[in-house]
Amino acid sequence: MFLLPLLVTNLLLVAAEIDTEVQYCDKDAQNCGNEVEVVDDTKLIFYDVNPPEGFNLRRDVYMRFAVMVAEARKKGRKNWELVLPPWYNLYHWKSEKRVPIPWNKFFDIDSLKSFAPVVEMYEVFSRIKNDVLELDTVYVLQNFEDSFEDGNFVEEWGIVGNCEYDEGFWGYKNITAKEVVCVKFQGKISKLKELISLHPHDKKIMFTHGEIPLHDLYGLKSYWDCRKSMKFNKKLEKIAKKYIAEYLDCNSKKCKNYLSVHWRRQDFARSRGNDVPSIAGTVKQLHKNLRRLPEIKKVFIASDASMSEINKLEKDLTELGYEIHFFLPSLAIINEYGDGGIAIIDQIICSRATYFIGTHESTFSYRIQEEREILGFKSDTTFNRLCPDSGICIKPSRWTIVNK
Ligand SMILES: Nc1nc2c(ncn2[C@@H]2O[C@H](COP(=O)(O)OP(=O)(O)O)[C@@H](O)[C@H]2O)c(=O)[nH]1
Ligand SMILES: [Mg+2]
Repeated sequence: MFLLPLLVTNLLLVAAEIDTEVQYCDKDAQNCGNEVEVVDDTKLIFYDVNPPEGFNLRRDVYMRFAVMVAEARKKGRKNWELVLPPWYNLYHWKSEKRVPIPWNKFFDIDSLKSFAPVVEMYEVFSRIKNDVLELDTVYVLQNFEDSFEDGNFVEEWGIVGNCEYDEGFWGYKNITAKEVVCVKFQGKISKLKELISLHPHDKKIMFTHGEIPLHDLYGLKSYWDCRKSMKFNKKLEKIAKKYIAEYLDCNSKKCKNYLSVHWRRQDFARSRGNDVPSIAGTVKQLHKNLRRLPEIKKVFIASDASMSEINKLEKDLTELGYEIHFFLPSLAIINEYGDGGIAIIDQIICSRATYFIGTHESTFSYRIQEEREILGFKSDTTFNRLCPDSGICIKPSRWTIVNK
């Protein structure tokens, strides 16, 4: 009785969602991925990440999957493609409208494709004939209760059995799965190939909790080749470049005249008091660093802090004689790129400073450090952190670039 109206509502929702993507793509054609012809033997690998995880850990999870699929291609699996999971309902992106956002909003898809065969979700929809996308198998990855056996980390996986999956498919109501299987998993991502080979005829396979499998080779050449291909959308680059030229008086990708800080607050300030400083502690540390760089008077601060915290920090640093800058987006930029785009602009501006100071264990800061490695800054100017007001302050690990 209730089925028909429910189905119609869902289909309408679906049409609206797909339309949004396609319109965006039309408007901004240069950023769209190329439409790919329907190829029947394509094996599509979908993945998703633990819902509370933020943008920058998700970028790292992308790299694990992209490296796996690129390697599989090299080994003859020419029909494998990685589906880019839309950005949907991210915890930190409070002002975002609840629609799935394609990757071309933030990244240069042609550049991603230069490393791995990736495809946007809206392209997948454009390939299928009906309105419902049916996945063959969804593997719900789960951690083992105890990762260590007799003190050793062993790579292993084991099927738990059929199970429920209720975390959704990026807001799409028209994605279903023929089979959902729960799997305990620990180890490197290439081990997922063993799961994939269980059902060789599957054409659409999804892994949830993609953060559980680890990089095969963290920080080595394949990691950096993939990382280099993760270029931002050119329009975001342009906005950052214009800001740097206008407010920070620099027209190069490697500026010499400003220092940048990633001042992570919010959940970090609330629950990581042993890692992050107070406002007064931040002022003290920045002043100390800047005294060693007498030629630098300009400071760019990227932050998720509240306006009152930002105002206080700015006031105290200005009183010490520094010129403080924050990126304040126009309404047009907020509407077009949202919190995700603004965060990327902040990252680009930080990455081009002569000296960078980040927040301990923030993946937002890690991605800036990588960008600076790619740009060729000296590591001393990159792997620096804000220390807590008291207690130990471990130096950041130096994940330096590997080109060969
Ligand atoms: N614009 C802006 N947003 C930030 C900044 N720091 C954190 N955020 C927001 O908070 C999120 C932090 O989550 P995540 O990417 O997981 O990084 P992490 O939690 O610091 O490891 C980012 O994706 C941004 O949305 C910042 O300096 N500028
Ligand atoms: Mg996070």
